[in-house]
Amino acid sequence: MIKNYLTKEQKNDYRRDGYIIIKNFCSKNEIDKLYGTAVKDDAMRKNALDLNDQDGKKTKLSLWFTPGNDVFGYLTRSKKIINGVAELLDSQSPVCHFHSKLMQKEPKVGGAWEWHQDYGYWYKNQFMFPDQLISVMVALTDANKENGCLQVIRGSHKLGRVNHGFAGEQVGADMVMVNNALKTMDLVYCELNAGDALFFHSNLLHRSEANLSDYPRWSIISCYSAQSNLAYNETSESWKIPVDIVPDEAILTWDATSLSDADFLKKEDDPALKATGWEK
Ligand SMILES: O=C(O)CCC(=O)C(=O)O
Repeated sequence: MIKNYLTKEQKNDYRRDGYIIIKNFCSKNEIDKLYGTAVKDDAMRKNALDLNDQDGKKTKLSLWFTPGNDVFGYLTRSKKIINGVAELLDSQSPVCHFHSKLMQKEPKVGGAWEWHQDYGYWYKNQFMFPDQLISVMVALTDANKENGCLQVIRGSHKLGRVNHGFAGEQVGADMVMVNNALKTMDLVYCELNAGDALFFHSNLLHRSEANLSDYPRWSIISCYSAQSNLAYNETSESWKIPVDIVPDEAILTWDATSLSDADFLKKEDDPALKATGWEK
């Protein structure tokens, strides 16, 4: 593992704020290829799930566990992501890929995400250590206030896990704690250009508003855990297998398969969704 892929300042910022943004993390050519695949790949489209937000607006995502030899697999297994993640996780053990999801916020209809911590979902999977869990969002289109970019409460990962209940078909954080956090810490709109990446801690409070603009807001979010972080209530497998790292060039130059063999999440298989009373 190459050390010092991130600067000391980036690592300090992550520890203090719970997130860092890396501008131009992916090149324009990489984004063209990733976004082109996201839009065209049949498997991605067929496996998209619609989740209702609190206002009944649909928020669409496709989620899979094992990173393969498709262009998204090459991104999520790339040296640039894995080295960055390895330096931010609180563990010396290898980086494993929990899951990736393609977030598809369509113009005018793309729904909101309520305030939550990712660990608000993942402690139900009984992952033990939130400091060993991280998400990396790569913007496939520009994301701004108008089309519902991610909002975070800077430093809120230091609160520890707050209670979560259900919000529409999502999991939502206790709003008393969220409002306390908003009175105490800064709300930050993470506006990203296509190709920028946001690395964020599993206890960082975040949300996004509906996309009421004329433009799509698509991104990929890949979630990683250290191999030392055991999940006692998780039936998928890739979270315990060290990522088979590929060079960054793989994204543009290696032959890529379709995602047709990917182990996509089905709505009926997700315990958090079942608990919301969602019915097929
Ligand atoms: O993509 C978004 O707007 C929010 C997604 C999110 O909060 C999540 O996946 O945890």
